[in-house]
Amino acid sequence: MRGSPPCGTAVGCMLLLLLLDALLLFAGQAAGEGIITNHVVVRLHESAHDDAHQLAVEHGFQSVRKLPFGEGPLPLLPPMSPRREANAVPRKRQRLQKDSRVMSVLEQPGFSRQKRGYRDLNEMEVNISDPLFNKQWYLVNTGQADGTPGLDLNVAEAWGLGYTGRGVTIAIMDDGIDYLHPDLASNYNADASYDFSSNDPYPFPRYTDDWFNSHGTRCAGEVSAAANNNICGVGVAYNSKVAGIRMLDQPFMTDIIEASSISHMPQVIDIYSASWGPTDDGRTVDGPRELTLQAMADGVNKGRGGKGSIYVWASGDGGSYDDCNCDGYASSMWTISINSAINDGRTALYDESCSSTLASTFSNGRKRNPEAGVATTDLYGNCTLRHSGTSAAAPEAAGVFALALEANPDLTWRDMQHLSVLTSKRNQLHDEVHQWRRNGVGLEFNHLFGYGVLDAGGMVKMSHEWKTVPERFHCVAGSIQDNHKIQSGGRLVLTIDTDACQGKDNFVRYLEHVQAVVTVNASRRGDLNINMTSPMGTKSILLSRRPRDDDAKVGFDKWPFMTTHTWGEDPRGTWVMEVGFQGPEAQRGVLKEWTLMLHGTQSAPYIDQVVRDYQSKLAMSKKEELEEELDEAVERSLKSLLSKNN
Ligand SMILES: *[C@@H]1O[C@H](CO)[C@@H](O)[C@H](O)[C@H]1NC(C)=O
Ligand SMILES: *[C@@H]1O[C@H](CO)[C@@H](O)[C@H](O)[C@H]1NC(C)=O
Ligand SMILES: *[C@@H]1O[C@H](CO)[C@@H](O)[C@H](O)[C@H]1NC(C)=O
Ligand SMILES: *[C@@H]1O[C@H](CO)[C@@H](O)[C@H](O)[C@H]1NC(C)=O
Ligand SMILES: [Ca+2]
Ligand SMILES: [Ca+2]
Repeated sequence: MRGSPPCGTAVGCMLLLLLLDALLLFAGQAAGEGIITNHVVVRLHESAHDDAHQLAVEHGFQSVRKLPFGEGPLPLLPPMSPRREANAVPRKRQRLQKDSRVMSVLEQPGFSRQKRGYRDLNEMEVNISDPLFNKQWYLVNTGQADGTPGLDLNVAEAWGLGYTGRGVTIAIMDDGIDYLHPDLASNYNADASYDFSSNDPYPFPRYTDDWFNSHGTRCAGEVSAAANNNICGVGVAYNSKVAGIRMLDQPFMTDIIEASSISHMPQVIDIYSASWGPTDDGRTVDGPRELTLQAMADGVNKGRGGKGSIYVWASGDGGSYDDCNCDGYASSMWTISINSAINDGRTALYDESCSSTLASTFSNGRKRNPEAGVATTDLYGNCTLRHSGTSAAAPEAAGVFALALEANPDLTWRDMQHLSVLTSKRNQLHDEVHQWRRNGVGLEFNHLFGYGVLDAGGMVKMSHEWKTVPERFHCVAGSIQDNHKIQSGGRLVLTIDTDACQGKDNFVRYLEHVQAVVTVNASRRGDLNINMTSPMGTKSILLSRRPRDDDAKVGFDKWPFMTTHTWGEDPRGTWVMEVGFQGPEAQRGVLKEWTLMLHGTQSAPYIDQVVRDYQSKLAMSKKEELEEELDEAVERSLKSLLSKNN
């Protein structure tokens, strides 16, 4: 199960050290298992904390870094002379293990993380010296590139109210940022930037002939490209600061690179944008490892002076063959997972659907029109019209959140999620596969788009008046832990009756996230599908068929499937899980565990603002206007929450 380990039992209170050897070593198999890297993480006994550097030196490591999560500051100590034997790291690890100052040594095997949306087919680069603003249909959609007018992020309204991201720093965790780009240089926050791929403070991208490392620079422009400088277009939050965290440009990812990136300067960086994750091949089930989970938990609990770091995640580019609930970064409660619509409101072909996606922004797809892509900054000081994938969608969301944070710097990481749920719009989005539905408190959602497309204007207006949501509680609603057979043609139906911990301190009355922790095996994992229905009748598709996943061995092991679709609902009553197979051949499987975890508040969120809004507006006896003004979904959900609370 995922969560932050309590102090004392795991990494919580120990000093963590990253020891770096001079060169990356690849001794592993091609599949990515057992790849040896030059990262060694050690936990030291408390008495040895001051000896960190000495220890590293004695064991012949090149440099040492104290990790910022858990405890301790982050000094980067000077490098020692490099060692180059292929088996140096394993030998050193053994020696470290025997050192009495060392509590334990953590393996850091290499694994694969892929940036979303990289298309190596001939991306046409456009060299335009004029402002690209009128090509940025995702900012203001007037029907450019055969798009649907009005289908955009509604940033014009937010800008009109004076919000442009001033005072907010967004970090792009990616393959670097060309911070010399004339449209980025003035908004670049060098102090908050770092290069974890090559361990220095300069996250400049490594230029290659195929423009492979243009990803981060393109994402940065969407957030923070400067306005009115006659270069390229503008970022969503064009007066915000952008930091570069270079962490994708090394042969293999390690837990420690991810954890270090996610926990980099959490008191300075407000929003972290990630457009990468496990391979989108439709057969991978993977997520953050131990240290990264701890870093994220630390981020939401301690970042931004305790208001919580905002992690924005691209939901993935695996298309209909993948399910983003199998991506533990996108499906984490601590990230805001963002999907994409194209400029006429359709889904993009690479979009993955899943119940953990919170909302959507815009990207390219389907259309051949070269101007239907995302216009932003590019390498060589150039601009592009062709940024793509959910990669392009996540930074747009980060930009919108920056506008919201400027409107109200007190917003917590959960406020941001509530605001996204309440103000995102169906607009003219249409999904040919999944219907739009309303949950038990009237909030409209879609299995692919989440609660709809972010609305910057709506978001800053609501943020401005926002009161922080009440305290969050966690309730284990029930757990089934015996074996249940699943057969093709049949359907396993299980139920959990719960009072949602009523009468206890951790009673959850108004839902935020719900997790179904599932252990299941199957003769073909990809043919499994799992649905869960809440007591208020909202069905979440926790897992859809993944035709390319032919795993017959691993299955899902305590995998936390997450749904946002029951947001605001009363969780008390009977939850139903249905498990079955879809696919051409007969399959067998065994469900071994279903643990239902509820997260949310005891007291009603929004009540204060609803009451105030209603009172002030009713006082002006403009009831009709009020009905129009309040976003449909907000109104419905708020009214219903209000009436239920009375
Ligand atoms: C790009 O624009 C500049 C300035 O307008 C021009 O000098 C240059 O030739 C252009 N390059 C290409 C590849 O079109
Ligand atoms: C980038 O722009 C410069 C001029 O600003 C131009 O000379 C160059 O060809 C462009 N590069 C590419 C790859 O388009
Ligand atoms: C699933 O687990 C059951 C019970 O442990 C076992 O009997 C069965 O062989 C497993 N099936 C697969 C496909 O791994
Ligand atoms: C889950 O829901 C989907 C979509 O409504 C449906 O096609 C599928 O048959 C359901 N699966 C199970 C096991 O009930
Ligand atoms: Ca510009
Ligand atoms: Ca995926």
